[in-house]
Amino acid sequence: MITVYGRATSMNVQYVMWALAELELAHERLDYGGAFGRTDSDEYGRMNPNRLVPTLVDGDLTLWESAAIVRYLGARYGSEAFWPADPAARAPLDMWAEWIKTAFSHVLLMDLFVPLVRVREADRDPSAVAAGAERMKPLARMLDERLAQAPFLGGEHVSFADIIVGTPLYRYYTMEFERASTPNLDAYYARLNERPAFRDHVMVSFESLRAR
Ligand SMILES: N[C@@H](CCC(=O)N[C@@H](CS)C(=O)NCC(=O)O)C(=O)O
Repeated sequence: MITVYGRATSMNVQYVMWALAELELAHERLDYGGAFGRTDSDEYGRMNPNRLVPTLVDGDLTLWESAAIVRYLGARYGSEAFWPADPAARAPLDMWAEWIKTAFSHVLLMDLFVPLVRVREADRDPSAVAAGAERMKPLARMLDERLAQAPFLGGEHVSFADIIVGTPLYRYYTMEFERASTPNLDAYYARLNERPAFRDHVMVSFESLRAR
């Protein structure tokens, strides 16, 4: 049995939960972090010295860093489509996974999620949101162009890279800001919405995280 420590509202937990569900792996999730706390115990600190979520325990193995966990699950339990064995087939997918974490999601979280959700409505700065939206547009267009190639990043089937690229899209499409016109990205997001594992673990309301 795999155990995930982390609250369902955490985007970083959502990558892991979607991967587990997509791979149909038996698991349990325990509410840690955020309003649940529990990350400041010595026991948790021994598992994850960052005291952040998620942490995954699979038998004798304890892991933190959400994308590293998704890659581990893919490498250990994934099919060839989910985790291509050939490095030359896998690396171009991993490139997009790395890019979404470091470029796209960085702008999404710092320049849009923070000013739109983590700042109280009364203190909201519309010019900061507009500037964030402008920084988001070229990144969304870049992803849109890549997604013109096939239904999923690796072709016809979902891979580990779709988990890492697709997870932030729920917040991208749910927050209110001016988005670039991206028909391929819109269609990709619609395809992800058809997947029960995505709906169950990624389309989780972030209203409880809103500053009041
Ligand atoms: N790079 C880490 C970041 C982990 C992280 O920042 N987690 C946030 C939630 S998304 C966290 O633990 N925040 C404190 C908390 O929820 O108590 C990862 O991808 O796993």
